[in-house]
Amino acid sequence: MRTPSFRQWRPAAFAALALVALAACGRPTSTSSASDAASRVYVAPGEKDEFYAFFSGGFSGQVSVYGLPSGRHFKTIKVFSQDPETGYGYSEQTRAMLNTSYGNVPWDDSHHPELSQTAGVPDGRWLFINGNNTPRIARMDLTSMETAEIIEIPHSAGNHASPFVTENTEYTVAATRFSVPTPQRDVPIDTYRENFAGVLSFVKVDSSTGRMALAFQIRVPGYDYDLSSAGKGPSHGWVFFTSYNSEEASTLLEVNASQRDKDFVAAVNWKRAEACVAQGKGTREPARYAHNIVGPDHIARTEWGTSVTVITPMNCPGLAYFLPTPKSPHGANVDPTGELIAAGGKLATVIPVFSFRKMLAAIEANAVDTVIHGIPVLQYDAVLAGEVPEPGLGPLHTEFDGQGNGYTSMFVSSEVVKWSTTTFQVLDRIPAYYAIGHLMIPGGDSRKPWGKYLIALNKITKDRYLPTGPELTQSAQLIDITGERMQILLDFPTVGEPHYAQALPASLIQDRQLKIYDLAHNTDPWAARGESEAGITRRGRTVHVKMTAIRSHFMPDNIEGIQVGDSVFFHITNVEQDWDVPHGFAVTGINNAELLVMPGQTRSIVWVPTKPGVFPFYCTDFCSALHQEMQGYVRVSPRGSSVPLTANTTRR
Ligand code: K7E
Ligand code: CUA
Repeated sequence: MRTPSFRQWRPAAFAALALVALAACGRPTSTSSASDAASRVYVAPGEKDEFYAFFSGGFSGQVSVYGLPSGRHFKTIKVFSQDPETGYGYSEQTRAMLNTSYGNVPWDDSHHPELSQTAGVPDGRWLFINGNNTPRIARMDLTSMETAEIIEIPHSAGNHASPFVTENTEYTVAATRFSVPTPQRDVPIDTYRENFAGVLSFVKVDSSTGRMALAFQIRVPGYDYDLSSAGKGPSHGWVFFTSYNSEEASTLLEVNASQRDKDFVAAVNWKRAEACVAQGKGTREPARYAHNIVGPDHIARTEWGTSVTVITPMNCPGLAYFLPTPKSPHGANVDPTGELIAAGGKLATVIPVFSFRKMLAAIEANAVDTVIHGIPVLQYDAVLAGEVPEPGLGPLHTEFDGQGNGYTSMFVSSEVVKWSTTTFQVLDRIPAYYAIGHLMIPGGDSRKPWGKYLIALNKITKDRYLPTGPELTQSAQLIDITGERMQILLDFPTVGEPHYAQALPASLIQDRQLKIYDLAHNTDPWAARGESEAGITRRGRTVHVKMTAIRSHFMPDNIEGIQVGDSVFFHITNVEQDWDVPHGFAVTGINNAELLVMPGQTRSIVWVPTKPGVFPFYCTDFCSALHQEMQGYVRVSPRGSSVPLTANTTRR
């Protein structure tokens, strides 16, 4: 038993620990030496990884890109959080990305990266991720690995069950975790049952551009909608959402939302929803929401949505069914065949696995217990394919290997449990260090899992790494799933809290990576495509500096005539056209951020000098042998000074 500190973490898990210990003792250890494991994750210097993996940053609001099997961290994609290191969310070109109906929101809590799919298989085009706190969905372009678009989800509060995609990325979905009054209004909290509702949102994705549009929302009972998974193959056209708090409690949910033996998986027929919308069964409701899109000029702009079509199960029979699910379910995951739906009940003693075929038969036979707000509750036994008995404690999420096995994370007993999708018997279990949340197999939520590896995404690391004060890193563990028994190969720390992750073979996207932005196609209005276009202009108390950056100087690099309190916009164009030659820009005392400017790109930042003097600016990215010479000066005079505005440009 190698997990002594787990006991300290949570005494209640003691029984679970015994279970893990039991399993761990039975594991063959002789064949799994450290050097054997090391050789399987070793990527020699100069060699490349086999998979790209995209991890959510949780409360960091970003996405981090890793290589597998090495666990090396390559990049953090800026999504929902301002990043002063690059200027994302601060620069004039990117600030609008964070606009919402609540104002500019510079942070979010991102949980679920989701690759776009074609025919149920990740296609390497886009990556979506949810903003859980201020409900949003972001879309990243996988050729630039930059955020291209963020759409706000109105009527929602806590966009957790998101942004899972349908089989051909027809839709990315968003379900509200917290039910709220919809539309929002000022009501007593104890009128929860009368006034609060859940909302399931369907966001259409344009198949050629990826552009998102809010298609329709389904108003459902006021439960907490937690996770979802789209049907595929035979279950194409359906999405399955878990819900908890069917008790509709608004206080002390840890007790009050754990009363019932079963909550629900909501099976939603989105083709039926489309038909009802087409038949005019929806109502158009006012809803103000931001839709932020990066244009062809690489400038983000906000379009404001004003209304949304809302349908209800009452007005659209056949739209939704409830599958009773023990107990306070969290994850719902459809297997690669599209026939099975595994649900993780946080407090359940089994993993219930539903059959899509039996669900259709139950609907046909009207095997209904009751009807809630127009949603028939199907009989548990009529829709059940099987239960995985004694899986461990706290089942959360399931992924599949495409070989007839499911792998479920057990939060409380801190382990991964492998089970058969035909016999529903547990085949193997392996401890996770510690408190595993999601797990991920490359393609493991798709029709074609690539198998080979499983990543355990762990909340708590305790004694696994060198300690770093009160805040310890969260962690991923790479597990080999090619053999009969799972084997841990590697631990690596993560950025922020990785809830979920996605991975795909590197070969799908590595040759399509954008190397530079084409300077000839730079249509930013403040671009200086060459040094002759650099210059300086004053409009009242605003000064615009068009500046170029190239190894190893800025043009202009001597600026005079700036006055205290001016708003000085530095518009920096990196006129390089070589891969991997960014330039940075920072000026003394700038209150917002630096800029990191990619080749061919223009980025703008505003600086308001607060005192007279001569202030240096410089390139922050060591770009060449003469990088240290890449510097300049701005002279700032008192307000009302007669120093003329000049810059040592080659023209103007
Ligand atoms: Cu289980 Cu937000 Cu997907 Cu975290 S959630 S673990
Ligand atoms: Cu440009 Cu350093």
